[in-house]
Amino acid sequence: MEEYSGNAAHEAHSPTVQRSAIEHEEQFIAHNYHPLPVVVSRGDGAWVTDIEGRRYLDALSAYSALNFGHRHPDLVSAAVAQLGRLTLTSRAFHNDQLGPLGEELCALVGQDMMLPMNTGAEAVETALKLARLWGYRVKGVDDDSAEIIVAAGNFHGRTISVVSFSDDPTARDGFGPFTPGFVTVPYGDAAAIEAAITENTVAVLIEPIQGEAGVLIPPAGYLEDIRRITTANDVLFIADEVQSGLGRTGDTLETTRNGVTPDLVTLGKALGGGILPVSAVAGRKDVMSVVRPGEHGSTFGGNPLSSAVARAVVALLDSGIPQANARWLGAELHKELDALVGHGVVAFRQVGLWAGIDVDPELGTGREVCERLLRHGVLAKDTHGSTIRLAPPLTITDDELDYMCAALSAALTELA
Ligand code: IF1
Repeated sequence: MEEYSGNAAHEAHSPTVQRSAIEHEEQFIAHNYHPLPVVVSRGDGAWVTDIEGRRYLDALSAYSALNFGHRHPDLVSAAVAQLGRLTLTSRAFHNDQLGPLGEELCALVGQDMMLPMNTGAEAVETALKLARLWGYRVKGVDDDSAEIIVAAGNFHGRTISVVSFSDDPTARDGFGPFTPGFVTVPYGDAAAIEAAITENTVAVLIEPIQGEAGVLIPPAGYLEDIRRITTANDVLFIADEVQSGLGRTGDTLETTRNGVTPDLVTLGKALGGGILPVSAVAGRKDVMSVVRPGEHGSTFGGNPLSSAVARAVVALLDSGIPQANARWLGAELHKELDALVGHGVVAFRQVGLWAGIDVDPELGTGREVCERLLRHGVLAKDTHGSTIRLAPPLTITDDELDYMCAALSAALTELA
């Protein structure tokens, strides 16, 4: 276990070896990201190692896809075992992993049926298509008139329909013309949702906590109010738990933690254990039953290798241990971040092992803080402006949490 030595152990980061590897990638790979200057070659638990042997604590967890850490042994062994049996059939045939995953995942999240996909954006697109189908075939909304209410500041993926209802110019500008049928209301305001409902409204799509917006936690009662309002108006409540779900906030789902069951829930990221892209829409039987054979699909959706890994993920969550760890260490994280307020931290939002931290803009941008953190052996990602997010694996230990917070404190002190 790394003891935090307090010094910037990674001072000479991205020397020539890393620099040439980075330039090599930049020559052939589109520049749709601006990665930190580190080239990772190994991952173990909460730690990654770069190509020169430097170790970093991973405080991003691939945006919460690595909730169980790098190469969790249970997940790797499930993947290796399935690799020795069957990897892919397409859903033109059945396979022996998908049915069990369906039963086990639906039991975990309190839903009746699920539709397997691969990425979060595909799960969101699938939920939108199911909601429109339900609107036309069950609710009786006029064809091509369905409306779906979304929140300002949302992030639900990168497809053209999904960015059509984004209000982030970086995610949206230049990709028009856009998909119609979406109505935007302020996040956190349930009355605004109620006021936006018309006879054509088929669903409300909401992140229980807005990740990319900076880990924005809505007012208490918001999710319950949405549940009440959507039930009263025969409108589907779709919760996008791709990032907030599967243990991150200290419960199985953030809606679970709020005592709310949505009509559809989108899952992704950690559902694949950080090994494979696995996503799904889980929901009420009468909604999930509207889609007929041939109307929706995916080559890899529900493949036996992904299903075997996802079943091992569900088994980890069935134990309740990742959720309990996120709750327990979340309380510790809150204390440590609280101590930094006024010492480089202006404000923060935290629930479970997920925090959005607003750094004093005088000290620098979120990117600059993350570049400094890198030199202190922690990898994190800024969101916007001077906000950074911390989302380490839920499997971290007390000591690893202390290491992460000590590195943040040291980075802020240096920037001051
Ligand atoms: C990027 C952050 C962004 C998501 C929610 C669906 C998806 C995501 C709530 C789509 C994906 C990722 C995408 C990645 C950065 C990251 C992200 F919020 F997590 F930080 F962008 F906002 N619903 N979020 O958070 O899932 O198709 O990516 O599997 O695109 O840069 P995906």
